Amino acid sequence: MSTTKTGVDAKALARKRFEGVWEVIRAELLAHFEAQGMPIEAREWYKRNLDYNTPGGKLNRGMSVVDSVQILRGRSLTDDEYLKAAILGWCIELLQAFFLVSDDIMDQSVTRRGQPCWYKLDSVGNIAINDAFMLEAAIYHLLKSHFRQESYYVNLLELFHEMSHLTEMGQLVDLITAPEDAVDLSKFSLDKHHFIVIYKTAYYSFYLPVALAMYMTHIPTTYTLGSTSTDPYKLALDILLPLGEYFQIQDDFLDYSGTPEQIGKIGTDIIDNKCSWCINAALAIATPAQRQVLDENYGQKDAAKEARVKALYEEIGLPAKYKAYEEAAYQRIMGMIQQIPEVEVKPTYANEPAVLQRQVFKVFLDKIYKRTK
Ligand code: DMA
Ligand code: MG
Ligand code: MG
Ligand code: MG
Repeated sequence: MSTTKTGVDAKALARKRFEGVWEVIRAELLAHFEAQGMPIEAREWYKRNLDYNTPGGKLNRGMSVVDSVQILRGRSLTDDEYLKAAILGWCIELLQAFFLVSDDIMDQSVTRRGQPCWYKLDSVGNIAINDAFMLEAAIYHLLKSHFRQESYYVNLLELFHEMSHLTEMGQLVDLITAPEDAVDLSKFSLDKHHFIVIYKTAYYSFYLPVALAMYMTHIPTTYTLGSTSTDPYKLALDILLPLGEYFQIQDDFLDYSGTPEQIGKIGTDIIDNKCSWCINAALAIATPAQRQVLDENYGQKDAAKEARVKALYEEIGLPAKYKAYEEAAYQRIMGMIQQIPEVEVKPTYANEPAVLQRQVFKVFLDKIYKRTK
């Protein structure tokens, strides 16, 4: 009991400390607005955009930068190190905010994090498009003001640019695989799904936080572990992409099975004709009669048809199939983590390079295992 309580308290405290850095970041971004002579209405608008869309999520991505830096350093961080890691974490949260504001417009979603989607507010509408760009621009402003003098500054810039590009490529395939007016379930496949989720989710949600922590702790792009030369970034990517795929499959499953109270958003995948894990898993086991029900009801703006698809998902035992997938994914990814050479953990300081460790991945996997929101 008492350990659980301590664990919960430690988690809440860590979140509080991370959220405290958001105040600093927001003040800095608003000060820049003011220095540019932006009118008061614009300053207020920007503040509302930042606060409505950036904090308020699970903060898994952002806090993973801090957790990873701490694990890699093998010691608690100095105040300056903590601040830098947390700023990188908030840069991912800003990237996430930028993607979500746009994603909700494109997916025609209704709610997000338990409140109306930003573009859905009467006063916002299409201005949300520019607001999304401004959330993205904030990242590069912060990177410049806090990391310009660091040897790894260019690595950070390239990483944010590349991860954004890959995510946009994934969003493109996600969207064109789900045309509104031409439902054709034969176009879906688990291969297509795999491609979409690696690109639209795994790179920026899983590789990005860990790679940022690795650059910040001066991990070089090759080093010798035991007798073999290794690229630790490749090693990280090889585990984090499957981890991200698992996460997006959870997201797909929760879109159908989770209540809005639980997941903070109203699922739109069935109505939006999305190439989700659920429809692919259903297609794989549907009888011809069940397939016909799917053909007739999937991807249409009709709540009764959506309910029919959900009922069929239940009939064919999708929840059990998902549970089996989740167990297997967990075991498989844990197995991959065990392949990373075990290293002796010694604290490292300042510009001294850290060494990649299993714990970074274990902690990340445990954060999402069996998640329900
Ligand atoms: C998530 O796709 C990917 C990005 C880049 C936001 P999604 O539409 O399944 O996300 P959500 O279910 O949160 O709308
Ligand atoms: Mg969406
Ligand atoms: Mg989407
Ligand atoms: Mg989703």
